[in-house]
Amino acid sequence: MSNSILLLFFLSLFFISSTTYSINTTHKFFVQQTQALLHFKQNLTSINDALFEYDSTCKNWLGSGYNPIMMNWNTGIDCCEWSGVTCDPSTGDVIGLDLSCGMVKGTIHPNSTIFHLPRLQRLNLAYNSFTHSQLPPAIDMLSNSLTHLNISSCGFTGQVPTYISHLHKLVSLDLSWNGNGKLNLEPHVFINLLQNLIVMKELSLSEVNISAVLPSNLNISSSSLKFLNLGSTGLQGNMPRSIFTLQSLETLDLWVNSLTGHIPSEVSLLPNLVSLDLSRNGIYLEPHIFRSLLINSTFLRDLWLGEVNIGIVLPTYLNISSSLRLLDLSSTSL
Ligand SMILES: *[C@@H]1O[C@H](CO)[C@@H](O)[C@H](O)[C@H]1NC(C)=O
Ligand SMILES: *[C@@H]1O[C@H](CO)[C@@H](O)[C@H](O)[C@H]1NC(C)=O
Ligand SMILES: *[C@@H]1O[C@H](CO)[C@@H](O)[C@H](O)[C@H]1NC(C)=O
Ligand SMILES: *[C@@H]1O[C@H](CO)[C@@H](O)[C@H](O)[C@H]1NC(C)=O
Ligand SMILES: *[C@@H]1O[C@H](CO)[C@@H](O)[C@H](O)[C@H]1NC(C)=O
Ligand SMILES: *[C@@H]1O[C@H](CO)[C@@H](O)[C@H](O)[C@H]1NC(C)=O
Ligand SMILES: *[C@@H]1O[C@H](CO)[C@@H](O)[C@H](O)[C@H]1NC(C)=O
Ligand SMILES: CC(=O)N[C@H]1CO[C@H](CO)[C@@H](O)[C@@H]1O
Repeated sequence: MSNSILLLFFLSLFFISSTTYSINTTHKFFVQQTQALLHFKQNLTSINDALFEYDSTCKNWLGSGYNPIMMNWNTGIDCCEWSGVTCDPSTGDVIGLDLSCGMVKGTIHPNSTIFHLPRLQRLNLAYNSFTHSQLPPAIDMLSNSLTHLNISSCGFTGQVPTYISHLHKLVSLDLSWNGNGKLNLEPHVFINLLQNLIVMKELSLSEVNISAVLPSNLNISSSSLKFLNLGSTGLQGNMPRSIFTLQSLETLDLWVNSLTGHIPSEVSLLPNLVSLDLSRNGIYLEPHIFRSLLINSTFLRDLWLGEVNIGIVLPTYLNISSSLRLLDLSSTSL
């Protein structure tokens, strides 16, 4: 073999290997994403709708034609085409996973590869049966990407990992309605959540067991918080003023807790308040604040005050803002 032929041979080898290498990086990345999703699917099954506990809720939302979501999750198809998976069109990264009402049943492994999707922004597992699964600490692998996390009504139990308060990009967090208060959020983690997650707009924790005595100087950093649901979370202690100074608040739910003390007058100055539920707490609403709420809250639509102490005799004529649609005064001490 002459030298030039040998050189050509090596040159072409070089080109083949370098081309192979560059294809491989991209290809390897897609394989990793697909493997991560398939591995996550491995121990999960689809439930027959008759046995699916959220069947009627999901039918109400999606009509009777909703399907087991993972049916087309197989290697023959690009994972970006799978139901519930959203990819960034320019990079091919998986950025969204929405399995809500997906008729999925099974346990999420503590080392689940679901968190090996480094660009994942939105994860919604709501309305599935991950009974007795725990939210894995590995969730913090997504701290630089995750903006929306929703595990409402999934049967999660155990401790919410401390790392939840490291997800500093979270705009929306929904941990509500998991197994009748068997999902626990330690008080200091809850307080860190409120203090650290500064871009949060929606926080829904109904039925999460927090069982905290709230400090009077509770620090809520997110000034953009619009939706705050802390119903039935075992909160105790005096109502912290800071909750009532969040100027963006539209919905505030504090129902069925053991909160005490007076509702701060700031409540009637919340400019965007649409719905307020303070029912079934040991709290006191001063008559002038009650009247101010009724007259001055421009957008207030629903006001739930069941079992709240108001302590006035209702006048025969009550001036009420025209926006009000629902006023619950059941068992109030009027
Ligand atoms: C599936 O479950 C088995 C035991 O039930 C466990 O050993 C395995 O690691 C699980 N795999 C995944 C991907 O969760
Ligand atoms: C998860 O992975 C870590 C490190 O790879 C390992 O030490 C641990 O035992 C794993 N946990 C389970 C439940 O498999
Ligand atoms: C969580 O997902 C469920 C089902 O898609 C939805 O109804 C709920 O509004 C979501 N929560 C938030 C805070 O967006
Ligand atoms: C809720 O949390 C408190 C304090 O951590 C604990 O004593 C109680 O047993 C928990 N309740 C449930 C239903 O797990
Ligand atoms: C509240 O939390 C923010 C963000 O962590 C911090 O900058 C601020 O100093 C805290 N304020 C109080 C009164 O602790
Ligand atoms: C409503 O707001 C106005 C202006 O802030 C105030 O003067 C008035 O007293 C308030 N009404 C009630 C019933 O508190
Ligand atoms: C009811 O409240 C509105 C708005 O504050 C006010 O303009 C009106 O005069 C009040 N009517 C009565 C009868 O007090
Ligand atoms: C970096 C690079 O060359 N990527 C290529 C990998 O292979 C795919 C096709 O499989 C090409 O579209 C990429 O341009």
